[in-house]
Amino acid sequence: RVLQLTLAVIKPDAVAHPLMMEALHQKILDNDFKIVRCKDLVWERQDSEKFYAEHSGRFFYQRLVEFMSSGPMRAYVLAREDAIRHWRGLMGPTKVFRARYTDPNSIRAQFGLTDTRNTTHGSDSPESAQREISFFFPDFHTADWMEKEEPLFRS
Ligand code: YYY
Ligand code: MG
Repeated sequence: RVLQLTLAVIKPDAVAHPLMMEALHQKILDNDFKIVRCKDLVWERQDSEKFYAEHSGRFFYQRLVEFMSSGPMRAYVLAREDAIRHWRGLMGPTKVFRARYTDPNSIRAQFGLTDTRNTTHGSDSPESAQREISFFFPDFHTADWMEKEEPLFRS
């Protein structure tokens, strides 16, 4: 079966805490994701605005944009069967306090601080994964990866 790709991001609140970074990195490995690409980066405010353009006008947009450009992040391209759904399942619900109630073992329940400082991002569909991977990794081309690298990842 062909592996699916997703974009996972460790947001500035979690990167600021070295033990959280370690725990999240380990969680990725423990859940059979292959790390296809990984990089640390800091966004300008305009990157943040562009990435979250679908939310412009929402009451949380300004605080979201400000937070996401407030410090370093770590972005991963991850490969796995059912990678998109699986990573979102590990993250848990967007809202930290709901997550603590409904999904106490999820990443956001365990590490999240607020609905904005919620530790991680994950793509929510194959289309958004494609867009988001290109946004973070402009030199990454899925078709090339499928041809040249994906077979090496299969066991
Ligand atoms: O995909 P996901 O991150 O789980 O949630 P979205 O509904 O796409 O919102 C994106 C992002 O916006 C969320 O991770 C934090 C922020 N946000 C917020 O700050 N306050 C809210 N009430 C809802 C979302
Ligand atoms: Mg989303």
